[in-house]
Amino acid sequence: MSSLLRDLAGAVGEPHLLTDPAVLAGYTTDWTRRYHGTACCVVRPGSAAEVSEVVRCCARHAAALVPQGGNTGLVGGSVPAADSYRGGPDGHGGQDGRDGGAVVLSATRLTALGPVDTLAAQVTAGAGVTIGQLRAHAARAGFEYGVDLASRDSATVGGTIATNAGGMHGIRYGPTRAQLLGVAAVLADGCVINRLSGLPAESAGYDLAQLLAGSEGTLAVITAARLRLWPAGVAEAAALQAAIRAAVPGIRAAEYFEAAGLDLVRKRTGLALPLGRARAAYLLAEIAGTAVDAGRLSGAGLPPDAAVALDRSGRAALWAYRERITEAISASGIPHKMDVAVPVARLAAFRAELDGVVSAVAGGRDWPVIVFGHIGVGNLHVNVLGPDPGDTGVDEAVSRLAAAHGGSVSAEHGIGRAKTRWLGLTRAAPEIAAMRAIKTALDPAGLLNPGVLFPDCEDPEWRTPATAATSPTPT
Ligand code: 2HG
Ligand code: ZN
Repeated sequence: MSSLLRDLAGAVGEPHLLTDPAVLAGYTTDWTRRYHGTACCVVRPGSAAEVSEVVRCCARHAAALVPQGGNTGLVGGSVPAADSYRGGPDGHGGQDGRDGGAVVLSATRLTALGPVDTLAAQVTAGAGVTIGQLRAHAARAGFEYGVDLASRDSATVGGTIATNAGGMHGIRYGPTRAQLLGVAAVLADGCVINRLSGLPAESAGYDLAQLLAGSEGTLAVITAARLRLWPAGVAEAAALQAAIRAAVPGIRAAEYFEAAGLDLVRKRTGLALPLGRARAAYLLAEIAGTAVDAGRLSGAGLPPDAAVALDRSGRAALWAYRERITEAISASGIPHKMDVAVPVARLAAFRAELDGVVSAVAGGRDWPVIVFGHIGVGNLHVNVLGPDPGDTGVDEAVSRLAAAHGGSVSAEHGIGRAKTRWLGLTRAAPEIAAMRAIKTALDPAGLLNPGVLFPDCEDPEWRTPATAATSPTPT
């Protein structure tokens, strides 16, 4: 083993130093199979400190270093050159790779993925996290990463920054550069840069993260990035319905549903996808108007692939996706239904926290959460499948979440028997007392629908929220 390989093994550990030519072939040939080169080895560091060690080894041995993500670039930028390496900016300053080619630094083990910061709408991702993993992680928190590519399950955060990949949503969110708020990277001398704070306001010198976007591995090795996220689904749908309302006066319905509900409907009915490809969330708007209104609608920023129905049967076909959700949920089990109202401005924050709140109650069990509803009035129908019918844990947790966002535990279904215990989350104690006085005045013997609407004074549990209640703070 050469001294370079020995040093590299010391830096990353022997199992992560690959020298078998059959294995190397996958790292030295790019996705097109047009570009291939020679490498003396592949190293797979597991941390920024190990990357730094690798870079220092290469610098000491004057060995070329080729950073590699998913190796899905199509112009030979992620594989070493076919001829032996000549270092230096003019290609003449270095010496041949003594072990027969460059060192390929694979980011596959740099896969740390931080929690989604739902307030800042940001996340920190390791350079080796794939775009598919990042998108799924963001989606679980109700957000979307602005870059998506057909190669999402191979292309990585580091590689897409290095190439400033645009992807299929570039028209809406801009290229990778526009998602980039900071980086951690290792410079050619092994020094580590760490700018992952994601400060939205900062003006203290050069923006090195932006310099590295599109630098193709020629300036530094990216180890992690702080990335901007976009509120997915509910926030976008709320903004779109507001834009439609502003553009045309005749909007009659603005209905929101998500992939989970649509999937259940499609499974039950065999209906095709409403749009060309699956989306995380859908807005169904019904608008009464004239051809002039239809012209105005183009100013509302409808997505290019929006489905439009102009006749009765076309409209019914679109409504079926929304109207059959309740039936499709019931066919899958006995749902826990939380019909909550949240101020429209808080919908995204509520939605972003919802899955976490349900998972905390589920404690590792897989409880599907199906969200849909009347988005224009901030009314979401949260349906959870899985908990026992008698278990009220998830009902309480979601009700509390709605209240914490200044919302109501019931938007249109009432309190019934299901929610009497949580009335106090929405109505303050003096309000409940006034309502009781009205009830007693009109039904002194309590004959009418006993047990509905009012918390049972004998039930010790209802007191907890009721006595704690103040009027929800609208924010
Ligand atoms: C609807 O909007 C109904 O379709 C039912 O209010 C809601 O099933 C539900 O949770
Ligand atoms: Zn409804």
